[in-house]
Amino acid sequence: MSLGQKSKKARTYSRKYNKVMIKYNPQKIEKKWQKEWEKKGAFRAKDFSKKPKFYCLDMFPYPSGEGLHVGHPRGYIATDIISRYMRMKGFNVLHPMGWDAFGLPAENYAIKTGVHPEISTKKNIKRFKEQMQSIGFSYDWSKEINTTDPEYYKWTQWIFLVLFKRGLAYKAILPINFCPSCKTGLANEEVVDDKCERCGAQVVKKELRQWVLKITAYADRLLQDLNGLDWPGKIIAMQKNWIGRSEGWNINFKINDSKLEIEVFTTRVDTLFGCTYLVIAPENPLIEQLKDKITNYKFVKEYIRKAKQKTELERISEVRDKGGVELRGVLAQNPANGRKIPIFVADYVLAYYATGIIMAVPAHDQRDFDFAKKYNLAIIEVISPLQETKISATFEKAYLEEGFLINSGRFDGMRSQDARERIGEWLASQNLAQKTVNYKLKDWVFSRQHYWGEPIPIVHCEKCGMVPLSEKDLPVKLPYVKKYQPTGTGESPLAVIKEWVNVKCPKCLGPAKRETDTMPNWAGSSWYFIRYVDPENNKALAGPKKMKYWLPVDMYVGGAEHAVLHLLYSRFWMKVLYDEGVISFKEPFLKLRNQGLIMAPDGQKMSKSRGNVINPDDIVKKYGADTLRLYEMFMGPFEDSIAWDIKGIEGCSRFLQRVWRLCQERKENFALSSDKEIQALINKTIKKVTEDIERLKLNTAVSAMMILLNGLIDKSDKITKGDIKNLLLLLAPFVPHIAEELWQEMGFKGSILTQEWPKYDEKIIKEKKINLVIQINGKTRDIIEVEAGISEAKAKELAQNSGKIKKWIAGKEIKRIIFVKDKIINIVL
Ligand code: ANZ
Ligand code: ZN
Repeated sequence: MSLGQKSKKARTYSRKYNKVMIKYNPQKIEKKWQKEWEKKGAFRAKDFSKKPKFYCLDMFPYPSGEGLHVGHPRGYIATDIISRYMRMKGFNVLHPMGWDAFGLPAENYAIKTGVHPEISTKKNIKRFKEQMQSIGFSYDWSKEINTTDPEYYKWTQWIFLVLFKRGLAYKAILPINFCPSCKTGLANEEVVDDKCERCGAQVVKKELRQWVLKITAYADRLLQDLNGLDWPGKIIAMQKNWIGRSEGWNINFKINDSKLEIEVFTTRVDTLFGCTYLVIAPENPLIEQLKDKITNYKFVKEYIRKAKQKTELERISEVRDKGGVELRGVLAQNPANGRKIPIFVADYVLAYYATGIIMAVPAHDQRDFDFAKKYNLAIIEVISPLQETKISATFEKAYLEEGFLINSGRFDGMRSQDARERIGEWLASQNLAQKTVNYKLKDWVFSRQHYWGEPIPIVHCEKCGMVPLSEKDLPVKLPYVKKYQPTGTGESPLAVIKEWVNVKCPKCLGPAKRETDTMPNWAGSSWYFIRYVDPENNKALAGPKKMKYWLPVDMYVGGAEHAVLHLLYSRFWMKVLYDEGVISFKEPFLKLRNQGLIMAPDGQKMSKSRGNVINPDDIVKKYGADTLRLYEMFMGPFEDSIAWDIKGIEGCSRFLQRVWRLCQERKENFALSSDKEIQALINKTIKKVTEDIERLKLNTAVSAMMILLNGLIDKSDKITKGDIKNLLLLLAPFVPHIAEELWQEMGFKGSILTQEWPKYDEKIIKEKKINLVIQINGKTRDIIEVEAGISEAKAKELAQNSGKIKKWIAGKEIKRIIFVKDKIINIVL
């Protein structure tokens, strides 16, 4: 019987040792150790220790009224395992936790119940913390932070002042996304498929005066610096797409009988000779300017009115049904060939990207092609896949690839890639074109018309305009209000608190008013990982020395849903703080990993409304925290979404009971000398678990430990105290309570937390080889070297492939095979 498989002995083991005196009682030992570790300050991070530092961070939660469900701890368990492992590896680990507590739910709760958000938030935090502590996370609670604590948001406001002084925070009237249900403006990143990310309501465009942060000024750096990061490829790709850098040319088209010019943005200037019309976005002010020339202006106006009512998604999807209206009476001129071309207004052109006007090349752009077909517009091929000039008679769709230029005057025959530069330069020399870079990224709409957020530390003075408060006036505390309801007037509920709003201008001491907009909940989370390193500092967001020692974050784990929200915003803030000289790193999170969701047993998303939520408290109560921890890692690959399965929990619980029994049984009668096979298995397992933790393959690490346990039980009379020691050390990061308890029980010294992570010996791991004798009809014909323990099927295959054997069996029928494991295979013909 090979090691690892669960043998009959292992199976009957549980029954046999049921009589053992001390029962595994997780409820008792877990609480005991949690208290003990907390008392000892076992997880305190030590500033400036000589050990190498390791900063292991979780995305901090919003402390909702519902408490944790079993999906939340998945990421926390993984970082806890890593943190405990890294401590055993000799690192000085910072592993903190805190609360991202501003936001709508607390406010909505206040509206419903009248309970002040501060009170409900405190209550929720208490509950979250108790739940987390019951799972035995090794957080350094002395570093706990809360974004709604004035001593915390003082520094959020301070960062806003930095942004303001650097010209990166400005107020502007913008057509922004507005959620009619949340009654607030939203950032682009908070709008998913035209819906509010929070409440799912259809978002509308609204012109509002808003605070905006100039994240676009950092577009290139946000893109460039992605290069050095160890992040999931998917998240990097999402950020790249979101930033959406696009290189091309702005080209001027003259309008006939007019001084006005039309500027378009194109990434395909090589196709200019094929441009047969222009298209303007409905919102473009140029249409208004051309009003007198447009003979069907009424018609145009009506089209624009309708287009504005559509959502952005409706406008860019289903191009085939898309229509537009020609601006009759005006023609533009293609600067390449002088051709007079019509101008359309159509809503497939986005008003707020690039110039909001396009040159249409129906032969080489599918949207333009569909549109041209619909309105019978000229389609001129200018890119050919073949070098010789040949125009296909008919074609059903646009040719989008690169190729050679045709119908393009003196550029004919040139490669399209080269023509992009040459045609651009040719136009530029006549002042008709300009090299341009565009970004999809928009500035970050930063104000919210809500109560439960950080007040923006600005005062509006009639004489001095916008005046930033000074650091000594911070924090601007949220005042108490009676009505939390968003007003829907474009002002936050703070606007009605006259005593708070009316202030003296800090500059001229004249009458002034406070800014009443608040910050979005992304503000506090954009820098919280800095505060953890020095949460009590009242002179700076954190002390420079501590920042230098601890930052940046080495390992960051959280949900992928933050790809272009939190993860982009905080990168932006860090670059600003770097430029300001506050911090010395450019990227906050060196390594990032995302956990998958835990679905309900029915495969659906867990939610209160579906009634399928599983509460970790119940699991901890019934099976213990160690079982919960083990199961959540064992259930499958960390990044995958997986359904909860109670059978898996029970399997993990049984595993821990078997660990417990093995230790209890061996305690008094360990073998004195070590067994070779056990040694090989232990070394193999140490290697596997070590590598798996490093790669966050925690599910296979757990199964390796299960195989180890089976192997040990099989040879239980041969295991030494050292073997048990290794087993416990490997288990310690995953199931710390039972590991610590058994560590003490077995009589090992000190706490298991302070032990060194076990090492393995590559030499011992190497698979053992044996000589397999191959016989034909009982006569030895060959001897081959194979891995110990190979199966009959595999041995037969190897035998048949041996050069010496082939000639004996060629054309003959094999009647029987006699196989003696690790010794002989006898082929009877
Ligand atoms: C002519 C052309 C010919 C184009 C061709 C493409 C293919 P990205 O990469 O997204 O920047 N475009 C420019 N501004 C637009 C707007 N406001 N709304 C909708 N479309 C717009 O794509 C740039 C291309 O998208 C531009 O290049 C333009 O169409 C279109 F064979 O110009 B192209
Ligand atoms: Zn003033």
